[in-house]
Amino acid sequence: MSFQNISLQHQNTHSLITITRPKQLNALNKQTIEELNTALLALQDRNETRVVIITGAGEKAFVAGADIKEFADFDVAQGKELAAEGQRKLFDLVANFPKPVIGAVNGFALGGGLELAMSCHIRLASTNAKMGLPETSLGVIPGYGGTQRLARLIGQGRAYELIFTAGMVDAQKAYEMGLVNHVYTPEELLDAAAKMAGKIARNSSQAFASAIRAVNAGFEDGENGFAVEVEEFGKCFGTEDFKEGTTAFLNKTRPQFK
Ligand code: DAK
Repeated sequence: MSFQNISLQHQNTHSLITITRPKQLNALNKQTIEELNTALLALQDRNETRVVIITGAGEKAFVAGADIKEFADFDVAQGKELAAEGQRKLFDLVANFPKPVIGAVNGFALGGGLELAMSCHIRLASTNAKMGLPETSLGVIPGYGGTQRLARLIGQGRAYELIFTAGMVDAQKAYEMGLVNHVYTPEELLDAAAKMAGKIARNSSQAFASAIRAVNAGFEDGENGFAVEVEEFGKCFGTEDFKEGTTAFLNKTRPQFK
C-alpha cells in the first residue's frame, strides 16, 4: 500500500498512522482524507493491529485544519456534500472504529485537526500542543463533527466559548477541560502513546469493539445506550475472548487474547 500524504508503520500490537504534510502543517486535503480512509479500512481487517495511533509529522502540528486552499471557493451544495463525505470517510470512521484509536496531538490541532483528534477514543497531547476551532473566523462552523464532539467532551458553555472566540487553548488548559487525557513533553509523546497502546493490547479486542459500540450508542439519536450495553454485554459471552479471560482468571494465569 503506497501513500503520498500519510505513512503507516506497524509496531508490535499497534499501528502508527502519521500525516506527512509538515510544510502545510499537515492540513487535511481531500487526498489525505482518502488515504486515511484507505489505511484505516486496511487496519480494521489486520488481525495483528489491536490499537491505532494517529499523529502528525514534524514538530509543529498534529493537523492545522482542513486545507483552506481547497474549500475557499466552495458553494453551499459543495460545502454540505464535502462535510457529509468527510464525516463518513474519516471522522465517523475513526469514532466508530472497532479498535481503540489514540490521537497523539503533537502541536497545532485546529479546526478539522481538533475534530480528528476528538474523533479518536483517547487523546494524548505534547506540552507544545495548541487546540481550537477557528472556523467562525473563516465564516464557517466546524463541519466535521466538532460542534457535537466538543460540547460532549468539555460541556456546552466551554464549547460555545471556543467556537465563538475562535481561540486556542494550550495543552495544560485542554487537560484541565478534559479535552485530552494526559500531557507529555514532545520527546515523550509517541513513546507514551505506544506504552498505552501496549497496555490496552493486553486486553480483549472483542470486548473493545463492544465497548466502543456501547459508549457511542449513548450519544446517538434514536439509540438507547443502556439497551446497546445489554446487547453487547450478552454478545461477549459468546466470544472466545470471554472463555480465554475467565479461564485464565480461574487458573491464575494471564489471558492470551487472539
Ligand atoms: N490549510 C492550508 N494550509 C495551511 C493551513 C490550513 N489549514 N494551516 C497552515 N497552512 C500552511 C500555511 O499556509 C503555510 O504555508 P506557506 O505559506 O508556507 O506555503 C504553512 O502551512 C505554515 O503556516 P504558517 O506560516 O501560517 O505558520 P505559523 O507558525 O505562522 O502559524 C498557524 C501557524 C497554525 C497558527 C497558522 O498556520 C494558521 O492559523 N493556520 C490556519 C488554521 C486554521 O484556520 N485552520 C482551518 C480551520 S477551519 C469543510 C469541512 C470542514 C472544514 C471546512 C470545510 N467542508 C466540508 C467544505 C473545516 C475547516 C477548518 O478546519
